Amino acid sequence: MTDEQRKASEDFTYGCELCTSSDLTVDPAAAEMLTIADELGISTMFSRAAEMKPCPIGAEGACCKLCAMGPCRISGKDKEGKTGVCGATLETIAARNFARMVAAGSSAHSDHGRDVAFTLKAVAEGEIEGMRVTDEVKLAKVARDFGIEIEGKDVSAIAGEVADVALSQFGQQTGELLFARRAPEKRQALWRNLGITPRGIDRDVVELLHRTNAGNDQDYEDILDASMKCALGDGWGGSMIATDLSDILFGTPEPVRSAANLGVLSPDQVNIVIHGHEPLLSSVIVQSTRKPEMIELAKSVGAAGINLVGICCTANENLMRQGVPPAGNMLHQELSIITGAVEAMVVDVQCVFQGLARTAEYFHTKLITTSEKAHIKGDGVVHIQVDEHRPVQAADEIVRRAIENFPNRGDIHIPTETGQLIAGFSHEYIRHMLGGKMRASLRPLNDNVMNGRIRGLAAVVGCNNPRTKQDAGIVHIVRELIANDVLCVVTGCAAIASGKYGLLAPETMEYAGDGLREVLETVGIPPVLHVGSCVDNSRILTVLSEVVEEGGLGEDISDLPAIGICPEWFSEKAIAIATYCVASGAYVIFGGVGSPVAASLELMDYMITGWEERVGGKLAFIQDHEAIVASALDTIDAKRAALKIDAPRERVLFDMEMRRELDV
Ligand code: SF4
Ligand code: MSK
Repeated sequence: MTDEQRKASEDFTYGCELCTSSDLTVDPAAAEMLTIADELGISTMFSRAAEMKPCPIGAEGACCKLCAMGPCRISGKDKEGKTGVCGATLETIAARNFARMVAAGSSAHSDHGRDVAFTLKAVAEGEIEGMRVTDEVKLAKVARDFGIEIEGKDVSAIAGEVADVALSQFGQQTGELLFARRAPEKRQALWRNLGITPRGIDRDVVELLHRTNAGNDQDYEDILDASMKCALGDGWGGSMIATDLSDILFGTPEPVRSAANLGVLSPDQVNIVIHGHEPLLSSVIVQSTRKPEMIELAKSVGAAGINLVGICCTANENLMRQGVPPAGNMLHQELSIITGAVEAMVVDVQCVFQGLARTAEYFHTKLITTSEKAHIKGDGVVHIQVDEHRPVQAADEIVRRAIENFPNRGDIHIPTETGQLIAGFSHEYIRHMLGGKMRASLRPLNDNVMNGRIRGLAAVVGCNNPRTKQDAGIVHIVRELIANDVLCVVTGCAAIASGKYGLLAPETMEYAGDGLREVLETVGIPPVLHVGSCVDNSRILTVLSEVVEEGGLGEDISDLPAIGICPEWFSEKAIAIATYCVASGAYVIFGGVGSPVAASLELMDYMITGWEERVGGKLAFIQDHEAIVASALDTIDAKRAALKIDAPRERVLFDMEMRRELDV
């Protein structure tokens, strides 16, 4: 820290003098680091969110800046009947804003999927040093799903054909995405009827951008329905390709023990943080840190070894396949650097924020960008462009630079908190753990939902947002759902949050309701299952389709007593995920900051009643955690009643003592 920076710290506070760090997070490790950031005068996403109030017009979707006749804002007391200069109504403006979030979010996941497909192609052609197909069984399965004849072909030939077909899905102009065939028959027929079956991943994104260009589609219902089509290309296209091809390349996850939170940073080893979303370079970095010559090099500069940890979904990708411990979810990216103990933070794409560059300037940390799509300017930033054909070379250079940086370390402050966890419940593993290795099956799951021991299924997913108390919603909702016999699966930052508080450990069983506990104890799994990163929400679509196929719980995803919840969303990607889950038949609840189209009650209503009539799924924005749980359980019970499998039951309400224990 320079003298100038130290001086700047003297009058620094969080922007709101009344705010303390524990108002901003339920995580003691984060609170501790926020106090230190405040003392050192370092701004964070938390402090900047407190200083900068969100624009209320933009936050509610009522600002249009599509053309130079505007920007137009539909706000104020006289907003009734007001339009933009072109005559666009509030509904049209808000719907276009929402649709463009879907298009951008879908693009991010799908472009990730495209890169994984290119990697598989290069591996098939022997172009990537040190990398080969890891899961040949999954390769064969995906090949069959794509209609590829595999008889008599070797692994490389099959991998090459799978990669070619996957890549063709992006530019396909007509027809239907191949993975959409994994959906229940009834769902596929519904999509065809409504004309929302995704055709080509890129085409549907482009069409949605065209549709929402100024002076084009100005019927909000039509715009929102087209958003579903585009998002389906993400869920059943780009994201599913990312998930399945990553399994082929890096291995299909199986349960692995690890730990989460800032306490996984080491006081005496070289700490390297991998952050972002893509698994290619990071998985090679894992190998590089384990090389004896690298460990020797670390020892030669006075370190006890090399410690690799993760943030966000790069963390999830490497946690579930290699056991790499996450140092935290999205809001921990700056906090991990503020520990002073990070020699290098290596980033790829998505959820990697520019504020990192300034934070890194206060410390010795090297911020290393590696993707041609994601550069950051800054004195402490180094760009190492990864040649995807030679990732080992790049990984070794990165690890070496981190090691060489160790002697530059100053004071460190690492919180001690960690949560023990088990991660890596792929959909394949879920089938094996329920049915056994010889006869993998979801039958026991369906039977226990039908007999009521498991009341329903919930996917709790998504981000952190500094405008809502970090992790409070995620922890509260997960705890209440399992207490009410709802089996939870978690992905993304919600998965890491669950890990930080021990919710992914078998000991969580004590919080589960009696019925759920009975089932889980028999199978030997925790009540909250880590199923992966953000693109791995596609695993949930696959599992739900397989549950329908297994029988006894209706004919479509919309019949299942299942729910999706994103308690603390911030990203356009989360909006895309919500939209493809709704279009797949799920009730999805978003918490935290509220609806991005709150200015239009008509639009909000269409996303609930209109979408439910059309696709059987709906999207609601509810801020109160209790109300989210109540709505989730009501929906689960209503679905059970419709399936005629309901048994009357009381909701387990949390008393004061349980709440105090939750501390949220
Ligand atoms: Fe205003 Fe219409 Fe242009 Fe939007 S498209 S900025 S509402 S004139
Ligand atoms: S990383 S999109 S903050 S979940 Fe997938 Fe976390 Fe949300 Fe990024």
